Amino acid sequence: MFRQEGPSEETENKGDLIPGSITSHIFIQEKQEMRLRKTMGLATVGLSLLFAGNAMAESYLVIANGNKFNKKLVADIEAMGAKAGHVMERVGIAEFDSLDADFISKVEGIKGVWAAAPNMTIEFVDPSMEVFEAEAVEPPFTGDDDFFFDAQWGHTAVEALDTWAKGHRGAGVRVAVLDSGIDADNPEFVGTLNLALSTSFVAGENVDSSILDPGPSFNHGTHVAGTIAAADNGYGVIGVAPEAELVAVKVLSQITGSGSFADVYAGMIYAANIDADLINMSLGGSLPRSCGNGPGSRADACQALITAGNRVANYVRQQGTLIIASAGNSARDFNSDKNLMELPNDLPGVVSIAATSPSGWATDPLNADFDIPAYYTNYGTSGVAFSAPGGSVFAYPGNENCLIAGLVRPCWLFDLVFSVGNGAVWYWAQGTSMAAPHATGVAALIISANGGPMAPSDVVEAMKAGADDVGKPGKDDFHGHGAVNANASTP
Ligand SMILES: [Ca+2]
Ligand SMILES: [Ca+2]
Ligand SMILES: [Ca+2]
Repeated sequence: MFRQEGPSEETENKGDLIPGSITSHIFIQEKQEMRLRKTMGLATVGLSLLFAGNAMAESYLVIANGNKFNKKLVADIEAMGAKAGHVMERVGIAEFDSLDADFISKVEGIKGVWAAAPNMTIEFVDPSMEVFEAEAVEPPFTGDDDFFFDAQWGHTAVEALDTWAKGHRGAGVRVAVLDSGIDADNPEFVGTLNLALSTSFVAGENVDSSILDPGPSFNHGTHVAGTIAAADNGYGVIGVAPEAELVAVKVLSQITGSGSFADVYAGMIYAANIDADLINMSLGGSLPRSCGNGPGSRADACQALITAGNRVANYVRQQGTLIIASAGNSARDFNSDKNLMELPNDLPGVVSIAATSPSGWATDPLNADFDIPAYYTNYGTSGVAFSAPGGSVFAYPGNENCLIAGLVRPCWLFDLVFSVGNGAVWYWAQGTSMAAPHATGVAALIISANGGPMAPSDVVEAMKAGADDVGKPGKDDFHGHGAVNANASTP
């Protein structure tokens, strides 16, 4: 596994950056990576802990024989002394907490139960993500009144502007962002965030990430949501589909970056049940396809979790909801390791997005090649459906400054993806976490151009039909069917 060690120094730049600027304290804050833990490591740890037996209350996924988890079955299991958590009635999956070390073997003895497995918590946030902060510049320096719009090269790459010019801006499309919450009262989301439908599946955490984390800060979910549908409102940045409706569904702790299988699966079911057209999942974890049976279990624990995921993904697709997910940042070849299951990428119907980047875009914006595979992106035709802008540190070798959108920064920094954080702060970040929301924005533009809901397979067909065949001719490891292109995918 590859991982990027982040620079830790902090530098101040107080020169006269921009004539007439009233902001004298623009600075560069190079942050350590936020999440360093490896997905596989944690999954393994979680399993060994449980298999060793543990006196503390453990969380389990219980999988019914069929796609139903009725109230009687819940009651039968609670009668064992277990406590129900998320119950996914319509896919036959439920979460239970139990103190009983023999819970698995006992619950598998109950009529109607197929298998139970530990509800592992795994690191779902991209491990190589790196963030850099930018403060607001007043007054705006760009042609657009959303004053940081010019820093968003991804919109050029996916041809969002030409699509907007045709009248397609994402109106009427509901996008569920399964992530670490959202800054609910950020002006960037006025008119696009449906807070009433937004919800948290993470125990003890509100979907509004600004409550736990007051003040300016990076929030993964806020950044991702901003790329999809930050409002076009004379402030900050603009989403690829600025009139789409956002529903924040919190399935990752904003503190740990982790989510449990039950939380993530329940979030997916919720999004389908509220008729989301699209689910963006800028998250992922690896799981061995086989990891041995749990104590007293009739089933392989990993296979049980994967079976549950297959049920969930099939249900989501049957409800007409398309899942778009990040391919992952391990620079791993999907084609080479068939023993690892990438979640959610390998679940049925999930569209997996690899990351691309320009190199030195800010030095020559008009002639940039946007389709260079990012150094960290997972690849392989068996896993990658499309590529989209994710940004890439170090693609550009120089260290001189560039001026874009009123921001003076090292030119290479502008190759990352610029979006909003919690509070009046914006960030550059890199990762397939940033690529998936560009693709989701494109899909939202496709659906709005269609004038209403589309079958998930039809959305994918439109994405294929309009994708730019970059890289090796035809379907290839780094771009799948091609680089997403909203304009070529819409009438
Ligand atoms: Ca504007
Ligand atoms: Ca805006
Ligand atoms: Ca190609």
